[in-house]
Amino acid sequence: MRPLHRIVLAAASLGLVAASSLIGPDVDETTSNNPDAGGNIRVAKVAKGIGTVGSARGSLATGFVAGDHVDMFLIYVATPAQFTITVQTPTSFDTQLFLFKVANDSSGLPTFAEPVYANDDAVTNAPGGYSKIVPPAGSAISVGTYAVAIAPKGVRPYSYSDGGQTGGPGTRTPFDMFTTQSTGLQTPTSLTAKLRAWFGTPLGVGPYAISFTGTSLIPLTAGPGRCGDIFSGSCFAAHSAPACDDEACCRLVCAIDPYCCTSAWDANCAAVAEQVCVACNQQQQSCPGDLNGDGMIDGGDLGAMLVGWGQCN
Ligand SMILES: [Ca+2]
Ligand SMILES: [Ca+2]
Repeated sequence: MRPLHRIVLAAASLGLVAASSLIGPDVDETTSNNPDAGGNIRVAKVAKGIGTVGSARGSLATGFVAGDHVDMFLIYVATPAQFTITVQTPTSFDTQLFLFKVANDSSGLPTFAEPVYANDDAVTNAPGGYSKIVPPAGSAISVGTYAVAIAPKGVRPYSYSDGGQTGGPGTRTPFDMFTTQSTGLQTPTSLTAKLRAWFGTPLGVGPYAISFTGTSLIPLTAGPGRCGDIFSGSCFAAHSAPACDDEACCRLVCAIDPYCCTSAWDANCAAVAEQVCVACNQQQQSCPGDLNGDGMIDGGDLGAMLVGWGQCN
């Protein structure tokens, strides 16, 4: 089996997007325990910390199983009136940008992406098909956490006709979450739709960089201190609230040391996490069973394998 995230890292290292063209601190999808930003809220790259964030970078790839056709970043909109998102040119593929709100599931965990705006090509015949979202005056953008996704032309976000939360086979007709004009701002086809899947064939992939204005890192204190809440602190760094952002790792550590889930995720909890949660070191070692590149070999990888089951074409 080919380790998907190795391919992604190799593509990113080509350096086709110059760092010098970007302003402000940067969030890189490869610099975490999960070296690939996923395509939905629970697997997105969460830009947590202190201070501003001016850009995000990463790489899209085609590859084993479902490939790496979409990357999503969670950022904090600090100044809504100044908020913009721009794909930096030149890009090696024709990009699309998508902006989503973050919505909670019934247990209160941030889980769902709801549509806000999207853009394919900012203006007709833009070189490389660059993408840009500038919320219009009077938009409903407010201070808080939003999800930004980048995908190549050909790949689109879909919800289901049941609202995307329930429903079995036969009850859910997929629909595109945004209007589909090639230039100008695309708007939601249903304000309450929840992102369920990305469909389509990518018309190119490669490295990219996105610049932001009006944004900051997501405050470290934003999380309620619950296992698996993406706004909880990192499992591998001490923080004052209990619990951490990776649910499986959090439960493993708290089974060993309940203090980590009842009082604070201190340095000892982070050290235990390093011992029991890091099955693979994405920096140095190959981990061929880690199909979804989250640094662990678990049920998520089995699911990824089953999705890709069948004859290769
Ligand atoms: Ca990626
Ligand atoms: Ca485009």
